[in-house]
Amino acid sequence: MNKKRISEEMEKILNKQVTNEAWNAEIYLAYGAWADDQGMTGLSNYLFRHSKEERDHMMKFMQHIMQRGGKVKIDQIPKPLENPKNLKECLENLFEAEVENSEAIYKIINLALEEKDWATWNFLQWFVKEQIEEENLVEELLDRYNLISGGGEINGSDLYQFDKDLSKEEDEADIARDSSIEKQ
Ligand code: OFO
Repeated sequence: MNKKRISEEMEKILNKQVTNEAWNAEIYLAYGAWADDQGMTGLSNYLFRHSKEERDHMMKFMQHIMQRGGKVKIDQIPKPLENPKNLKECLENLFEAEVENSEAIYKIINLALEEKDWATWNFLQWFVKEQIEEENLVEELLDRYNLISGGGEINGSDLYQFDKDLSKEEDEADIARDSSIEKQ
């Protein structure tokens, strides 16, 4: 008896998204390490925390594939982005990565709609909301940066304050130590 309730194409694209989420987790990890090296411990902690969220997203996609009788295929994760040259570039790259990930998710939603795979369609609604929040989160940081810098680069006490403010943001995770999926 075949218990698989997702199409081959859906299984493939969902597995691709598992890798996408893992790649996003790697980007946040890499940038977190870069930020720490630059002395921005507030930003570093913020990015490490976020890396864990991306890993949780990866697990959610894996769970969905398994729950629908599909097979999870863990693939190679592409290299994370190169280190940014400054904080502005760091935030811009993160914003672009989030938008790119939203687009990948919208593609899966389109397929779910085409295939009338309502279980997957429903599963993805959580991600639509999550991506809106994540894009906004980075966008707000970019806006804050631009406000302080007035178009240039920030450094000195402004940079110190920017980083310090980030360290006050609520800490949801202990620097990527907990690899389990958060209870909803
Ligand atoms: Fe997985 O949410 Fe960001 O990318």
